[in-house]
This record gives sequence, C-alpha cells and structure tokens, in this order.
Amino acid sequence: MSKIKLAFIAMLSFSGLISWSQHQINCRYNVIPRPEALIPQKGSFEITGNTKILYFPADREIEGVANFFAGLLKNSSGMNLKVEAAVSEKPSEGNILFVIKKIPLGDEGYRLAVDADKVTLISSTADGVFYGVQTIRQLMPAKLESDGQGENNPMTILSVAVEDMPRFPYRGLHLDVGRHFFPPEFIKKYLDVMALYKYNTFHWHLTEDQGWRIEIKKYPKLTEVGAYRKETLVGRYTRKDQKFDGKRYGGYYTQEEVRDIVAYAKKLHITVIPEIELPGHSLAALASYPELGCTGGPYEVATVWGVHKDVYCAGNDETFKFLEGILSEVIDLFPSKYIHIGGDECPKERWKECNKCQVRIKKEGLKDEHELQSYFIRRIEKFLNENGREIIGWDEILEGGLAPGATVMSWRGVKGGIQAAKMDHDVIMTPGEYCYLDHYQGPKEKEPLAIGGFLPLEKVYSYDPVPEELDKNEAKHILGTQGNVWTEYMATTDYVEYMVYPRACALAEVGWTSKEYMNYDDFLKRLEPNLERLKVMGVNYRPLDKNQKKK
Ligand code: TNX
Repeated sequence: MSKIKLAFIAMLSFSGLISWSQHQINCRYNVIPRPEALIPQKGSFEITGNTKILYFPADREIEGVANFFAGLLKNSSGMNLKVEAAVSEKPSEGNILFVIKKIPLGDEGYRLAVDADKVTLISSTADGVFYGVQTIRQLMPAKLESDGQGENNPMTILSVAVEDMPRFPYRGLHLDVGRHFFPPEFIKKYLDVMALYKYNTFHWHLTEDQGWRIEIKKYPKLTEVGAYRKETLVGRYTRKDQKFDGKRYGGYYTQEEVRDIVAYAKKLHITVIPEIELPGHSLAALASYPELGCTGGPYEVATVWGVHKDVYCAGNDETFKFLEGILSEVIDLFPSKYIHIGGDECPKERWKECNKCQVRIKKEGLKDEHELQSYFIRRIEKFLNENGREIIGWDEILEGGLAPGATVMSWRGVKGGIQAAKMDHDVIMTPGEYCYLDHYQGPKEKEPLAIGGFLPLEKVYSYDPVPEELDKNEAKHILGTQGNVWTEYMATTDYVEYMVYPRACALAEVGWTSKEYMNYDDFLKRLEPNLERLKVMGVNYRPLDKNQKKK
C-alpha cells in the first residue's frame, strides 16, 4: 500500500469515519475504475438551483471542467448552475469547489471530499480535476446522464472521501474506421464513454486496405478513390466460396470534422493519436496513386479482409515525398506527441521482386527486406522527429532493427513489448489475448459473427500489463495498455458498442487501479449499476451472463 494511501486512511480512521474494508462491501459506491482509496461517509450533498460551481484559480482549463459538469446537470435536470471563479481555495458552504493546487498525487490524481454541505475537489492539474468529476458522476444517480428531461430535479452526490491516482499514464482505446466507417457523431459518443472511465488516449486507425478515411488536401484522390470500395465480403473471410454484397461502401472525415473531433476530445481530456498505416495495409492509397506500388498497379480498394501483398514501394523516393506530404497535414490536424505509423503485417514479396527496392537495399547496405522495412520506418521517424513528433509502431517494427526513438505497441503477445522495454524503449501493451475487443466474448454459437478468438470479460480484467520478465527499471517503460477494436465484422455502431462494453470498463480498471486492489468480484458488483448508466447514455453493451450478476 502506498504511503499516501496509508496516511489518508489513518487520518480518516482517526476522525471516526468508516473503515476501508467497509468500502468493499458497500455497494452504493460504484466507481469504475476503482479509486486508490474511497471512504464512504454518511449522507449526501444535494445540488439545488442555488448551488454554485466554483473554481480556483481563474484559469481557462479548470473553468472548462466546471462547465463540463454544469453542462451534464443542465442536460439532465434542467438546472442552470452558476459557474464562477472563486476568490480563494477555501471550501465554500453550499457549493462545489474545484481547485488546482500542487498535491502529491501525480499529474492525474485528485482528492475529493463530499459532505452534506460542500464538495471540494483538488488536483495538481485540470486533468486530475476532470477525473475527479468522473468519480462524482458515478456517485450520482444514473439520470444525470439523461438528455433533455429538464425537470429541475435536485440531484445528490453520495458523501465520500477519495484519494486517487492512476497506475499508468497511457490508458487507450482504439477504433478501426478503415474496415467500417463510423460517423463523427459516433466518434464523439465513443469519446464520451471513454472519458467517463478515465481513458486518456484515443487511437484512431484512419487508413486501411479497405478504405482511406481522412481528407488530405494535397492528395485528393485518397478520398475520391481510396475512401470507397466497390463491395464488401459477406461472412467469414477464410471461407472458400467468398460472397460479396455488391454494394459500394465508404466514407471519410473532412479536415474540418477531424479538427472538430480533436477539439471535442481535448475538452474530455483525451489525446487523439492518429494512425497512418505504412508500409503495409496501404491498398486504398495505392488504388488512388498506383505509381507508388512496386508493380505500378492497377490496384483496387480491398473488398476482403486479411493481409494484402501490395504495399508502398520502398525503393521509390516519390513514396517518401507522398507520405511526408500526408504526414505534414496530419501533424497540422493532430497536436499529439505521438503519430502512429502502423508498421504491422507488411509482406515482403513485392519488394523481393522490385528493382527499385533491390537497388535501395544495395545502396543502403541493408541485409534483406526486413532491414528495408526498418529503413522505411526510420526514414519516416526522422521526418516526424524533425517536425517535433515521435512515432508509435506495432511490434513488427522490431524486425530488422528498431527505429531509435520508437514506442512499441505490443500486439502479437507480450514478447515484442518485453524485448523493446529491455532495449530501453517505451511500450504500450495491447496483446491480442487480453486486449482485442474484436474477439468473441461468449460461446461462438450464441454470439454475432466475430473475427475469432475468445476474450471473456474476466480475462480482460485479469490482465497485468507489466510482464514478470521485466525488472523495476525496465517496467518503467510500460506506459500502459489499450483495447483494440478492429471492425472487419462490425458494420454498425450498435455492434461496435456491443463488443466494446463492458469489456472496456474492465480494461479501464486494469489501466487505472493498483494491482493490489484488482478484484473481479468487487468489479462485477460495481459494474451492474454502471451498465444502467450506459443504458441511460444510450450506449449498447453486451448484457452480463447469469453468473456475472452479483446482486
Ligand atoms: C491484426 S493488430 C491486425 C489488424 C486486424 C486484426 C484482427 C494489427 C496490428 N493488425 O489489421 O484487423 O489483426 O484482429
């Protein structure tokens, strides 16, 4: 147990408040992810039309968090609370006070005290205050999430004392919009739920063989041609008698929509990391600009899933000019420290037979096509570094030599992550076995068609992102974990949500809560009321199995 927590619990026990162990059996406090220390107290704070939301100091970011909370209350209850800068950080009777001031709970931690006559929420940063607000939400009735009822109902917050901070700085959820396209309103809804569970990173997988989804002004054919496929495979892609639906399919985000989504995410304290896949998974781009493939095409936007042989030509300097042109616009749209450059599943067949690629191998003194891929990634990394950004790549980027500053996303198990951490590189853990939310979550016969695998809720919950193989210093390179949502078989937003929730609730706890407090049964108790909340938010989810219901 951390020193902070011990001190906090000791303080509360001295003051005669309920003990920590009682929290575990107290089902009214249904906070997910589970806070470091949460001590229930008697009673609740009632929010009325006269309650003010105060913030200190007068700073735009904390004002934004206060407005966020006021907005939730207004939407659901019709109460239009005053949001004002406070004159001091002194708790204020009858009011809710948010304070930014240095406290020893890291960059994202917060301290929350709710009692009958006031609410005080303190953090070193606006991020932490925002996370405190997510905890407050979960201490309030689910009707807080309802829209447009406007009944001027008073609302209550359960009295409580909380000290909380996350285990990992990177808590991500990914969405593949290449295989299926989802409209901007859905992306915002996805972000809304992420925020509720204290996720801080949205990994937006924007380009694929089956569709290019982001407008690039310099290369308009990427969306004129690359955003549409002539039809889509029906059913499993491994079957021999492949059938197609005969329907043109596609869509893309304009730059204006992208900017709007990035700004929306920022208000939810979520960073958006775009992924521009290279050198593989690039058929939609090649269909638009065939001169950038080794054979020169013609190519078609893919209509089946899987891995495709045609990839960007690594011997052609035009390929790099093109990608740099794209990345320049991407940098301009996304302020994130990281740009994800893919790097996964790049077959080397075409490069083996391509004159230009072979010349490049000789000229650069490379051993083989794996080193050619490494050359490709390093060259892109150099460009991004020169523009102030860092790269993340899937674990294949380890093959043929890791780019010097790359962060590795370990997906083919944990091996790649371990190897990278031992090489002093940062790592994000997303092993298929625990983090692939496209896998089945129940018996295949009873579930809608999915790509394969089996990842029930309990298994997600059981994940520990820090592999035992790492010593203390190496383990510091594990930045966190992420759920991946590949959408080959998810054609509708309802189905995406069915696959994501409640597994993303479990993974949120994996990313936030200390290992010592991970407890699946306790999680299930808190989960049921959370599903009620999701229902009020209009979010679809997979209902719990009988044996998962605790009440
Ligand atoms: C592998 S994970 C892929 C994706 C697929 C996914 C299906 C990764 C880096 N590449 O292209 O959609 O498997 O589970």
